[in-house]
Amino acid sequence: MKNKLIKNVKQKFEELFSSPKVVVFSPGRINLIGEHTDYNDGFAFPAAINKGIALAIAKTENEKSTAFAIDKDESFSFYLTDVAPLNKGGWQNYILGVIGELQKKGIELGNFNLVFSGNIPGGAGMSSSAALENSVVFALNELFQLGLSKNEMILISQKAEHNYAGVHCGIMDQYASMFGEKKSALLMDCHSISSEAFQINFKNYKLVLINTNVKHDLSESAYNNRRAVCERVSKLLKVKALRDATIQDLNRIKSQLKEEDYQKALYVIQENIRVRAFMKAIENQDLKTVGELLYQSHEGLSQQYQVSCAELDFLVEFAKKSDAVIGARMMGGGFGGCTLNLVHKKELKSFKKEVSHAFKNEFQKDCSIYKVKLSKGTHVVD
Ligand code: GAF
Repeated sequence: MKNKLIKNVKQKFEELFSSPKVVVFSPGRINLIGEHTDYNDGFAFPAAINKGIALAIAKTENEKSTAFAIDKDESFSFYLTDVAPLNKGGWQNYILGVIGELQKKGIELGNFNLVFSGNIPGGAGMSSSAALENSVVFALNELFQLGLSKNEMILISQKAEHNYAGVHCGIMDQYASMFGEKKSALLMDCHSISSEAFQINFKNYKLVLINTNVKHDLSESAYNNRRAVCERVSKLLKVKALRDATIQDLNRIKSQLKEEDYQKALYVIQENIRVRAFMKAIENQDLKTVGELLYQSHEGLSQQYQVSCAELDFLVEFAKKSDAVIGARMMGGGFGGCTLNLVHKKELKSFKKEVSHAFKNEFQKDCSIYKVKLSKGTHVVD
């Protein structure tokens, strides 16, 4: 699949322009546990996956730069002197965002052409936008020899998301997509923006994503709203971020909070504790605890943090009732997208059949199921 994407972008580039100078691949991500903790300076456990975006690029003498999205069959040309978010921009804003943020740092670019294509399902909570941002910044860094470090690049990607897509995201997605390692997940400390890689081996269990194919329109504003709640509570607690607070600290100011805000802050503090417990369980190969922590994380996201939806809750409840699954939870920002499931390899086939059938029965629409491999982060390809 990856090789096919790379072949396609090269071919298309040759057809539209000439030979590409640099070709990069930037992956999407999963997150084992630690959801909505990143913008609270907390812990998360993401991994890059074998689905992503391939992008080919070269300089041009033209007075405009051009980007071509193979999957949309859309082309977009722009002046580098006139970079601003488009009102109805989709993929274009991620590209403009990276350029705009580079320019804000005083970095001057020459004109270029680029072509990209990807296989990360959109709106599935697998970070297709972070993969696109990272592919653009990484390719520009190579092409113009900008000398940016990976950390500098992911911060530019994140700013592009804030200022051009309007999502005040944390750093997890861009980090995992940039720094991912084969067969490993990254135990991230989002305060220091650093990580430790852990080899992941779920023995007889496979990681399976089930996509509800739901994307709620309000997900961006609801996401920003969750972040604002956490910042309000941190201010009351007089800490920089919820990472620095304990449950006892939170209980001390409980009377000053609306119950729903208390629950949200409590969720974040508890989820941070769960990430570390999860890491220990992985080290001890204790899959029972791994599974329980996944279910607890989902419960918190659904009931306390309120970022789930009927379809996600249905899938997790279904997983709970199935002997084939030891743990499941919603993944990513929420309000739709995927659940992550640990399914026994011997029962994978029957589980897939049963869950697809049950989902269709309940919602009169299809879910999609993917197996994923943990893979390396953004890189140049030959
Ligand atoms: C989205 C955001 F982009 C991430 O930064 C993170 O907050 C995630 O939702 C929730 O954990 O993917």
